[in-house]
Amino acid sequence: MQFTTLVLAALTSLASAQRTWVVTVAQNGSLTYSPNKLVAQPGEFVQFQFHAGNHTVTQSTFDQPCQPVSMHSNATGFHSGFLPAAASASMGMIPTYTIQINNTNPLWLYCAQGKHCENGMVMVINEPATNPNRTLENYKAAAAKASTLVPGGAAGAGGQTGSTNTPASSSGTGSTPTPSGSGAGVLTAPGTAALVAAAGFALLL
Ligand SMILES: *[C@@H]1O[C@H](CO)[C@@H](O)[C@H](O)[C@H]1NC(C)=O
Ligand SMILES: *[C@@H]1O[C@H](CO)[C@@H](O)[C@H](O)[C@H]1NC(C)=O
Ligand SMILES: *[C@@H]1O[C@H](CO)[C@@H](O)[C@H](O)[C@H]1NC(C)=O
Ligand SMILES: *[C@@H]1O[C@H](CO)[C@@H](O)[C@H](O)[C@H]1NC(C)=O
Ligand SMILES: *[C@@H]1O[C@H](CO)[C@@H](O)[C@H](O)[C@H]1NC(C)=O
Ligand SMILES: [Cu+2]
Repeated sequence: MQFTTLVLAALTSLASAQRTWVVTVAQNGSLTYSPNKLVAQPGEFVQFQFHAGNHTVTQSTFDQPCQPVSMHSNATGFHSGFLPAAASASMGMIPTYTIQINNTNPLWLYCAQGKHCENGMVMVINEPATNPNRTLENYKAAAAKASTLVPGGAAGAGGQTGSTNTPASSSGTGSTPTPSGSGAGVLTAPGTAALVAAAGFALLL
């Protein structure tokens, strides 16, 4: 009975689900976001899946790479907090952090761990077409000369943390519908995440 309710709830949320883009973080232990350039429309979601190590996804400005956006503008920006993968991996889960795209403004992102940003662990969502200097390549080059700062604010701010089941195949970067809501720091119950992910994969077929 309870299970049926859960399935219905999952299917209902699917019907209205916006597209979710998946970005893998540190896949194969690499210091990368993959893909590192993404175009996403307002209303869509981007889910970061933390495969290895202990990384973050944190927003900066273009001009001050490796530093929280809140230091250089009135925007709060978002910061996943440090999401170590090992503890979840032992349960067959991957920690996730999901943001919703509100507009087409560029989002310049970096990892706030150690010198990962200086070493090129950066990406952009909606790279601007209007300014030929504001490219991922130039952001990365500036990051190489920057010093990484960790935001002081709450971890998980601006998005939703959770977990998803480990994809069965190495190509399993399917799109996972994300529940709406802004509860930072929510760890989705493994059963729920598996159910939602399974339904999401089915939808892709
Ligand atoms: C991880 O390794 C797999 C298999 O070699 C490869 O297909 C994939 O592109 C790699 N991912 C990254 C982010 O390097
Ligand atoms: C992850 O990195 C942060 C920042 O360096 C550190 O405080 C935290 O203890 C690390 N967590 C694990 C499980 O290694
Ligand atoms: C932040 O907002 C204040 C008041 O609206 C403004 O004076 C200031 O220039 C803004 N700072 C930045 C960095 O945008
Ligand atoms: C791009 O950078 C070059 C060299 O710094 C500068 O001369 C030019 O004005 C910049 N263009 C734009 C559109 O900002
Ligand atoms: C989009 O707006 C919501 C609600 O104001 C906010 O919590 C979220 O951080 C915003 N997303 C981005 C990518 O800034
Ligand atoms: Cu990192």
